[in-house]
Amino acid sequence: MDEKEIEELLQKYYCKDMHYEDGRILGSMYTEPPKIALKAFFKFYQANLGNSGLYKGTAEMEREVVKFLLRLASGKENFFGHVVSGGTEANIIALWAAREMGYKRVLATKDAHFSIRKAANLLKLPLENIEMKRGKMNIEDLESKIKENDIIVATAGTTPLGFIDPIEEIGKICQMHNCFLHVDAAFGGYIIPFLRELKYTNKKFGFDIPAVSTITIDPHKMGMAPYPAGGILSRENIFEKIVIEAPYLIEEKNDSLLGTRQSGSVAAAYAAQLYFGWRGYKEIVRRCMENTNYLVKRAKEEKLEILEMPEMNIVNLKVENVKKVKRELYARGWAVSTNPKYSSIRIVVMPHVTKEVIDKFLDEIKNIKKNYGL
Ligand code: 0PR
Repeated sequence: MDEKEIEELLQKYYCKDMHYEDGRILGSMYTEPPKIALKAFFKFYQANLGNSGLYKGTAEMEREVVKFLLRLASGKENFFGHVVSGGTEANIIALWAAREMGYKRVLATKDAHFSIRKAANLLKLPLENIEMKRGKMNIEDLESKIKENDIIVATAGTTPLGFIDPIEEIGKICQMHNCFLHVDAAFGGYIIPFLRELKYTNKKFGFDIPAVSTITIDPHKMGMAPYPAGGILSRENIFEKIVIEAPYLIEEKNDSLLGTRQSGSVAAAYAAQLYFGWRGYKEIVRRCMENTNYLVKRAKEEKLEILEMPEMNIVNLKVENVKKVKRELYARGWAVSTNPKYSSIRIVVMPHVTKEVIDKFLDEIKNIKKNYGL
């Protein structure tokens, strides 16, 4: 085929996909990255940190991204980290290293991301459920179940509700029992530091809590980077626990989960962080929270019930027939996600979810309610 024909064919499929810039994807933790990040992605598409000796420039950029992630996580510059393919890989690496260090069992709530269940399953680590109290880890239940050498997974920005587990209290309990504390801040890592500066919260989630061993923070969520770009950080060098010899590579070792690593996204994450900087990310969070508050206010005016007051830019609207509403919205071109156990539809107020989008969306819900009496 000639290029023109191929382009036409690609366009046909492109039109079938949904795109962030259309503003109708309301259940995703991603958004449209800045153009300079996409430029960086394609400039470095060959880079493969699976053989980092060939890509010294990209490896230096990875260190710059990790430095920024450490700043978000209140870590020191000499802490360790990698840019990986996403939160799933980051969570697997943390639990894998912990297992290699002799920790034996995972404790997490049901609202921990499903990648924790995947990791426990792959690693053949038993997984015990910790009860929740209003969407957060219940400290009393943790205290009654915790044993020496457990791995505790706390979440800073839960997938369903955007809640922050009581990590400082969890940390104290972990220290008393000699446990490994992993914090999944895949989503919240680029939000909570700015929520603190904007006086929305005073909560900590990072290495300023002494018990925290490892943290997941994903540039491809609120870091505005194109995927695949997750981040795994650690206080001690956990990577030497999972390192494997690979004598045929330039560096002669591999200390990650994947072999070949698409690393154009490392350059892209670096470009995004240069483009926004600390101030730019703070402004993004400020705007997302302003729109979150707008959604809550407008939903209340429309007599829609908010499940719990949001702690960050995730809003849950309680509806009776969740499946039906999701289906009806999808048929009208809207993609929301749902929390069936909370009987709610979940809106992640990413930068593409503007006030105009929110108004249009609530009009749509009103129509659906009128037509179907939901
Ligand atoms: N940890 C947390 C707290 C998460 O919310 C997620 C993903 C992960 C880890 C795993 O990260 P990766 O997906 O990068 O491996 N949470 C998103 C969610 O479930 C994933 C997502 C994003 C799903 C966009 C759908 C979608 O359209 O909402």
